[in-house]
Amino acid sequence: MITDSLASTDLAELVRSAEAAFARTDTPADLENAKAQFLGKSGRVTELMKGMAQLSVDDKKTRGAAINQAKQAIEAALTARRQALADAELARQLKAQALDVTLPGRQRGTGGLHPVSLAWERIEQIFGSMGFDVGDGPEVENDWFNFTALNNPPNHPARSMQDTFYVDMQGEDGQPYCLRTHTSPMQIRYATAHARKHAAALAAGEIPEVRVIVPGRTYRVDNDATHSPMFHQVEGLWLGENVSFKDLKVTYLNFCKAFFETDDLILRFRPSYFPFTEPSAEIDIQFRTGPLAGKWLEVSGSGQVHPQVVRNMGLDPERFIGFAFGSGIDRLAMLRYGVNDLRQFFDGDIRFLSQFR
Ligand code: 2U9
Repeated sequence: MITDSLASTDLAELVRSAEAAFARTDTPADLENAKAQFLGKSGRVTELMKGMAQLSVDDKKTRGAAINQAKQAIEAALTARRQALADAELARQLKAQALDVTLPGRQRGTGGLHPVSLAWERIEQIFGSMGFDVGDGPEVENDWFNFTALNNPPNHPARSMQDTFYVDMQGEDGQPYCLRTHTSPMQIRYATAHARKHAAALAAGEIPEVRVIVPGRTYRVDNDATHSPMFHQVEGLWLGENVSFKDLKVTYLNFCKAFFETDDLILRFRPSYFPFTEPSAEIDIQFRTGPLAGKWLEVSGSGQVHPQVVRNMGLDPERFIGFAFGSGIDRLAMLRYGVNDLRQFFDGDIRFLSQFR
């Protein structure tokens, strides 16, 4: 009987040992090696077949059938193990590539304007509402526009290499180009470019006006908590027949009230000196409420435009008079948004910047 034969110790033992060998394998390659030991050309089942040569015809029948049954049992164990390994591999892959469809979707972050840009835009809007045009021009300037036209004497310290970034290239006057140290050169360019219009107006018996602000990037050799080598300035210029210090005070006060969104502030004009204005004044601001209340804070320089500077713009200082001011946009933004270190504006740290979104 076949079952009896399979129960014969050597074949039953062979099947058990094949099952055990297959069970010990972890990969398909290991399993194929284990298979060869039992079912291969010189495997143990094949050896048993060969060993039947001396048996009688009857014994061959019984023994042959028993060995065949053992072989089938081993093949069944092999197939089962193959399937188990394939299942395990599939389970491993599914786990590794798991997709949690219940997770929230990734959102696209919304950008926002930099606080300095926000302040810049507010400044343009506010002065625009007071009739100021907006000028925009080169950041690399020549000596005339950056210094000489603004009444800087030839040996003025602002011209030194310690204060000014120079470009390794000379203009027509033999002086090197520089990165503009203020936006005033653009005011000179603006007024000069409008001189033709002025001439026509003067011929018609009118006194035309120059009323412009120039916001923009400026550069100085300076780097600490309150100075950055690149910083932002806004300068204003208002020239006309009868533009006075009174107009400067009203203009700057109205600007501050709009910019800081409060009427609870006062200004102080403190005598000062600049080569391009005479007389000159520093403008200090004091808030009467809020976190900065009670302290005088410097916000701007200002003054009546020096007659020589008016002449350098191609205008007659006997007919044109007015004022100019210069404020740091970064400084205004720090006061407006309560930032205490200027460098935060230029670090590019998204945790800081996203607060202004
Ligand atoms: C023209 C004539 C005069 C612009 C002025 C200042 C005073 C001033 C500083 C403030 C802080 C620069 O950013 S800052 O360091 N500026 O103090 N600027 S009057 O005067 C002009 C401008 C243009 C044609």
